[in-house]
Amino acid sequence: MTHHQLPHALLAWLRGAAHIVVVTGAGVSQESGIPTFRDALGGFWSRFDPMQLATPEAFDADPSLVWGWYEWRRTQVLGCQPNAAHRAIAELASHARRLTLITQNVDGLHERAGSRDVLCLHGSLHRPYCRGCGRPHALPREAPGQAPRGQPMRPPACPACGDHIRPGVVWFGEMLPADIWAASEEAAGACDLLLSIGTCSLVYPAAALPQVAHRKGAKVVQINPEPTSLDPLAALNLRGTAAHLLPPLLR
Ligand code: BV8
Ligand code: ZN
Repeated sequence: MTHHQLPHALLAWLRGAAHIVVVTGAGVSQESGIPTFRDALGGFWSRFDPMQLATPEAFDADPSLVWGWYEWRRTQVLGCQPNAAHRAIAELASHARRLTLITQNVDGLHERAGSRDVLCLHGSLHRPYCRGCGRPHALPREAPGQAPRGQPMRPPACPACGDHIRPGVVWFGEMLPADIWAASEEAAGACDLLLSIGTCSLVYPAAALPQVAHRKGAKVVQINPEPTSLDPLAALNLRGTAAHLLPPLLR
C-alpha cells in the first residue's frame, strides 16, 4: 500500500506497538545537507566510485586518497545539523514502550539529535582506529585544517605501532561489529513494528533486517521518496522525505 500522507493506521500501530525498531540509511541525513552514499562524491572526488573507495583494498592501495575522502566527509558532517527526522526519531523513543534505533549511517547525527544507544551497523566517521593494532585514535573536534578542497592527505601514524590510522567505518567486504549485528538481528526478530527510513535496502546484511521482522510477523513500514526492493514486503510505503513525514507521527 502506498501513501503520500500519514494514514491513521500507522498512528494506531505506533501507539499499540510493544517494541518498535527503526532502521535508517543515508536518506535520513539528506535533509541535513549530507549527500546520500552514492551521491557522497563532489568536486575532486566525483571521478571516483564510492563502492571502490569504501573498501580495505582501496585504503591499502592509497591510504592518503581514502583518508582524504573520509576527512572531507567528516568536515561536511561537522558543518551540518541534525534535521527534523533525526529529532522526531529521538522524540519517538520517549513515547514508545520500547524503541531500538539501528543506523547504517556513519555521520553521528542521530546521537547529536539526542538518540541514545544507537546501534551503528557501519561504524562512525568520528571513531577512527589503528589498522595495525586497533588502538582508537582521537581526532581533533574541529574539521581538519589542511586540504579543505578534499585533496588527499596522509592518515596519521599510530603512536603505539606506527601503522596507519584508518576511518572507523565498516567497508564493503568487512564484517559488521558482531555484538552490534547480533543486537540488531535480535531486535528485528522481537519487534512488532519496524520502520525502514531512507535506505535503498540494497546493502547486506543491514537490508535483511526488515525481512527478519516480517518473517516473525512484525509490520514493516517504509519511508522513502522512491520505491525500493522493500516495497512488496512493507505493509505501508510512505512516499516522501523523512523530515516531512516523520514529525506528524508525534501528534
Ligand atoms: C559483509 C560505511 C560479510 C562506509 C557502508 C552480492 C550480493 C549481496 C551482498 C553482497 C554481494 N557482494 C558483496 C556483498 C556484501 C556487501 C553488499 O551488501 N554489497 C551490496 C552493494 C550488494 N556487504 C558487505 O560487504 C558488508 N559486509 O557482508 O560482511 C562478508 C565479509 C567478507 C566477505 C563477504 C561478506 C559491509 C557493508 C557495509 C558497507 N559500508 N557504509 C562509508 O560510509 O563510507 S554501506 C553504505 O552504502 C551506507 O552506509 C549505506 O548503508 C549503503 C547504501 O548507500 P546509499 O544507497 O546512498 O544510502 P542508502 O542505502 O541509505 O540510500 C539512500 C536512500 O534514501 C535511497 O533509497 C533514497 O531514495 C532515499 N532518500 C533520499 N533522500 C531521502 C530519502 N529517504 C527519506 N528522506 C529523504 N530526504
Ligand atoms: Zn597501532
